[in-house]
Amino acid sequence: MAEELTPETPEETTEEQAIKQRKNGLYPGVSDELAENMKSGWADTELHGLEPIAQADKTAARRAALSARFPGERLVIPAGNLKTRSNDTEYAFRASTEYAYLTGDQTQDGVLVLEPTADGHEATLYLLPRSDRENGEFWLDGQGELWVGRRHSLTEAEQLLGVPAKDVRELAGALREATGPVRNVRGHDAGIEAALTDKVTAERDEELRVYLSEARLIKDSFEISELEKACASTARGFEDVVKVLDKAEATSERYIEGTFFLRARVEGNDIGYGSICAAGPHATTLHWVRNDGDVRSGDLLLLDAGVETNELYTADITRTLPINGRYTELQRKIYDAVYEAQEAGIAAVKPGAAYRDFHDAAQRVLAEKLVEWGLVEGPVERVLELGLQRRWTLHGTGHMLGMDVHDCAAARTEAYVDTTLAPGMCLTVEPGLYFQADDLTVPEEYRGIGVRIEDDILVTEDGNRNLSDALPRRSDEVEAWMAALKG
Ligand SMILES: [Mn+2]
Repeated sequence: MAEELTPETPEETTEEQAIKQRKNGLYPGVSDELAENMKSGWADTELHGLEPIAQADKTAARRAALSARFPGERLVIPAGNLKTRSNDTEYAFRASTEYAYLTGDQTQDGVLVLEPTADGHEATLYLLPRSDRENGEFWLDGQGELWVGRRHSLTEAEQLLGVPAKDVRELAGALREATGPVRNVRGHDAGIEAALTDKVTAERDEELRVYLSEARLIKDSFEISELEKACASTARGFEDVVKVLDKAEATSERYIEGTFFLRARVEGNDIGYGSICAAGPHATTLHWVRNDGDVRSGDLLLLDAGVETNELYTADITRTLPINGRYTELQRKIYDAVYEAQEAGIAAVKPGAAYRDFHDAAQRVLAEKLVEWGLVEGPVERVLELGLQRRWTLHGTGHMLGMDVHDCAAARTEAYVDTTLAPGMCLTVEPGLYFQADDLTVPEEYRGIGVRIEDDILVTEDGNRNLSDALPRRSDEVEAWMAALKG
């Protein structure tokens, strides 16, 4: 990539200074003639009559609900800023979930402000406008459109998002001047936080964060269609992986990671979380994301991955596949036990059921199997009471799913783990059994085997719907599916 032009005077501190420097021709190699030349000869590319984004009515309803919860208070929800990767390169930007949920926008440095009015709130989006041609910022500033690409004008953004838009460079100053109660979603935009530092409290800001987490517990129709898309793309990504297992065997787990990532980038925005591409004993490491190990025929591959859609909803699916296409007898025994546990868990997902029911149902099956296999002394009730099965099951059986893979994580206990399931909730059911390579309490042949099966389950009016059922789960069906894909 090309290097940016840098001013001779490095101690520029404000936007005003930077603009002045450009005007004064302080950039090396930029003659007054060139600066003048660059000002003109550009077509007007303003877009007119833009249709609102598909979820515009949904984001408006979400803002209305937020407004009703915090009457009379100014609410500040930032998208976040670029994060440095090294020197002058940055990580790919991903807008904050709260901001994208309320606006449908994903612009870096954007800030949504809900200004209290007599009968609710007035929403304003603060965005970076199109680059100025007159002062040269479009080609002399690192965030100029010549460097980073065209962005929407404020008028275009208003049409697309259905919210009035203003220049974000004026926001911090305005927030400093403003009076009255204010809350901010923390952790995304240090500049906005600095402007508000004397006006907010951690406790009140946390209440805003908690509200926005709990607001996402029930998915609307747009969100459900996004989760369906995410699951469909993820299923295709898993098929991609099965087709290249021979290439992974010749290289490493990285081939699997890269293959899935290609699908995520072509069909969606990104992967929703670091893909777990765990072959052989790596499957017993719950969050194995180094993905630098060997892929060997005869071992299992635990693939836990999800495509994040362009609107930032992610799937979270796990399949544990025999790398050569056939489970060994012991692998199948363990796999079928986890499958049975998952079936019990999925059956417990229905409106009115306690959130904890699906976990309990799955754990009971796993405990029964462990007792049956002689790995832990029964009776099963004693095992469950003491939690002894957890040596080999390790984690909870699922979590809410949405824009964040572990969605609604700031929700209060009474609104999440202690609540009852309701239509529109989407959660994962993902039991597993993991026998560590160095676990001396199990027979040697068990060691290094890890199995997890994970699906994305939507609570419906009369039960549930498995959004990820395009991928087979039963061991014999997994084998048939793999055989068909490998041809
Ligand atoms: Mn999960």
